[in-house]
Amino acid sequence: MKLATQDRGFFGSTYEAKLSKLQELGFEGLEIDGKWLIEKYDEIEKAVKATGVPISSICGGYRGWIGDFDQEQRALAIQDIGAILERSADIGAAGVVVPAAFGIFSRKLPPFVSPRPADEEREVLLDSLRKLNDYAVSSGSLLLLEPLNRYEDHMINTLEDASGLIREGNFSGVKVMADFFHMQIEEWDISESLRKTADLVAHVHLADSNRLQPGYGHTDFKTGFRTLKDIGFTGYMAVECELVPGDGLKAYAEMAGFLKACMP
Ligand code: LER
Ligand code: MN
Repeated sequence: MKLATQDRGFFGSTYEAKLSKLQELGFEGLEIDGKWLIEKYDEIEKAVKATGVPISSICGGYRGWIGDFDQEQRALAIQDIGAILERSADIGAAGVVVPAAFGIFSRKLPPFVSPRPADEEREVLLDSLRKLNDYAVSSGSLLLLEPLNRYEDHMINTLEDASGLIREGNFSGVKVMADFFHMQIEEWDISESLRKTADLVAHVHLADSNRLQPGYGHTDFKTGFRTLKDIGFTGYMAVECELVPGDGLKAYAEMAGFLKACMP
């Protein structure tokens, strides 16, 4: 398993500076926004070659959602993610992180009932995934399907929700993205869920139980990492968290030390 991180302003203003800085801090890859990947592809490609530090993964940077209520927005999401998948393959990233949706509806908040019936929600997701699976397979990249907690999304909350859709559609270009922050809220037992999804877990997001940097909440990363190793996970775990107040570089150095100490 390899440590990656999402971007921070204090890593530097050019991609070469960012990649060098994160390596110096103990990280092995950068997770970037899909819009930046497309718009700044040449600079990013040069920076990867110059530093030898890879783009681990892509997250966000497209219009709409694959489970959008609005058909036009859903079509835009498929079109944009398709283009990002192509570039993701070109740059050698693990894939493109995509949730069903973010912040369009929660069954746990008023009005509690989704405007779309449950069986239709599933059909919509299967349709989007089928189209994106074709893009992923033909480009040689992967769609990394991310379950979010119940307050951020109402369609895919657990690893089993994601793996169920992937298995039903037999989508070889779609894998599961396991985020420790969301798993801490939604899974009965994180290790048990990881074991049940062993064949599909291809990427990980790291944040503590309160979304703070690992080490400042109550998530048991040692047990989680042990399980990831046991199931043969060798991919990237990308930091996606808030930092404790103060010097960001200091927080990063401390976080790298904490995470490495949790690894088996
Ligand atoms: C949002 O909470 C999140 O975890 C992101 O990775 C969304 O893709
Ligand atoms: Mn995440």
